[in-house]
Amino acid sequence: MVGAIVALAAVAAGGTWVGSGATPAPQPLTDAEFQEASGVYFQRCAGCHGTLRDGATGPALGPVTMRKRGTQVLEAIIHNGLPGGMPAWGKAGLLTPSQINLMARYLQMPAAEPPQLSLDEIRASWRLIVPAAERPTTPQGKGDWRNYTGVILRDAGKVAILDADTKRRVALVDTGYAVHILRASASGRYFYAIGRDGKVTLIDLWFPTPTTVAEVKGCIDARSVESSKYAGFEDRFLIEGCYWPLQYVVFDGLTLEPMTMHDYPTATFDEGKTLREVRVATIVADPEGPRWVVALKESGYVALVDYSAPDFPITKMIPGQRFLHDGGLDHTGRYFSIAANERNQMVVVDLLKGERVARIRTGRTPHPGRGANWKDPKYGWVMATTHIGEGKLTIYGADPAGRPRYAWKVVRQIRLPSPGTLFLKTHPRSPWVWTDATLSTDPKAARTVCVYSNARGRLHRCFPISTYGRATHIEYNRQGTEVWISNWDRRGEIVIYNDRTLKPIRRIRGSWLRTPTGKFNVTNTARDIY
Ligand code: DHE
Repeated sequence: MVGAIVALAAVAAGGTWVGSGATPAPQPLTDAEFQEASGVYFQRCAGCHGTLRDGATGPALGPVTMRKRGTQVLEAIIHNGLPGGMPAWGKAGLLTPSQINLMARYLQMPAAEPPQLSLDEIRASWRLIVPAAERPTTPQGKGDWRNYTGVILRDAGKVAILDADTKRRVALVDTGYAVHILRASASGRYFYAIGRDGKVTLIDLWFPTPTTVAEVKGCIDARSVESSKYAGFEDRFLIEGCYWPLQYVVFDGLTLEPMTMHDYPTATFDEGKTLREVRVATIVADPEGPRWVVALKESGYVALVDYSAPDFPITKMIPGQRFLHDGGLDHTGRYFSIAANERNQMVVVDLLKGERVARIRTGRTPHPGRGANWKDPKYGWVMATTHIGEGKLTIYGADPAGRPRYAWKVVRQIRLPSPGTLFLKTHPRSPWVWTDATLSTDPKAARTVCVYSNARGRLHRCFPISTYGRATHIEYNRQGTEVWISNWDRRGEIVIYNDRTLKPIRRIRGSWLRTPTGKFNVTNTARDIY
């Protein structure tokens, strides 16, 4: 008991937990409680800790260790969060005290394995709502569809499409559960939305009001989709990577008709150890050829999937690092850079040669989103990452042709006021790099964004975007003159800044704007501008 009190005090004070020794057995869960807890775990916890609780961005939560922690300590951690990035679910009002108690007991039970999903079941979920031949042949909307911006309304399971010129909402579309990201087809005409429940929604932006034309569910749990973008393959295929089951699925890009489903090797790249859970993290379309670059999180491989070959096979497994999470392309499109959360590194892959060229130690739990590319006055082209585990912007050389001396080496480290950053973003026409601190346990820091000056090589200014909520994810308009930031809250806002003066120019609000998270401008997303 004393151990538990010490641990509780440490956690309440913002430290890591220190409990040990025997704790009372948890109160068993009824069937209904187990169902509810599985749902909460899937929605809130599985992404970081793994479906089978073997750990990834967050630590493993096996029943033996959890039993040692005991119900009280686990409740305190879930309520208060931890400085390394574990959200304060209770303090933030996202889980109730009874849900927290439920989760503390659930974690002490063995992990439940979700069912598989066969190609037949995927086919049965496919719904073609408007065949391609019945869709508009020219854009029918009033505004410039190339400047539409899709805004994820996470908890509503919807996507709002806004016109970045007029700032008007042009459509509100139903999507999958706890919808995660959007990706654009190569032409930009289509948005693909991916829900955490694996449901893909195909939205055609050429209708007078952007409309869902097809949907399908290729996974039980998913985070990423990407379209085929190489010349001759534009808008033709779509890949969905699953968090569960361990598979990727390829669809027709215009109809979402399922074409094939593949599993992949599950041995780790370094020790050859076979894992029970290897999930698909980031996917990007390779500008160097008809391939998707698919990050296999737990095994640490970057797989290349050939979409010019009949059955969409993996043609190469490039050893990267563990655990791969999020990343994007350099300004030439030749290099792919991805965070290996667990090892505090960024991994760089040369897509032309199909080999890893660098591992860069950056800081605690790097998390760049797709990252950012700009020209540094001293070091030439650079890329950068922010971190969940510490307040730091780490900038590394990314100009092997022009400045080989600095290529893939850390060239600047900029202190940020708080850990908990999820995203950074810039635009070729912007003088700044913007960062958020969404996961900060300090509420004021969580609604603060920072702006780094590319020309001066230093932090310019940090400021809160609102008096409540959490600032998350940054996106530019097509012209690169305005910046959109989400206030992730039930009373959500999109706060738009003039990117030259850094002055707010518009606050978009409305009862429909519930829990906005990611934002995806058609042109920037289709062309990988970041
Ligand atoms: Fe994401 C990108 C996974 C939590 C918003 N997120 C990604 C990618 C992955 C990923 C693998 C890269 C996709 C790609 O490029 O193909 N995200 C996960 C998780 O596993 C995690 C940590 C926990 C979970 O349970 O899902 C997680 N993500 C979140 C959030 O809590 C965010 C902030 C809001 C939400 O959806 O709940 C969130 N993730 C985003 C966004 C991107 C993203 C907006 C795309 C960034 C971009 O600019 O492209």
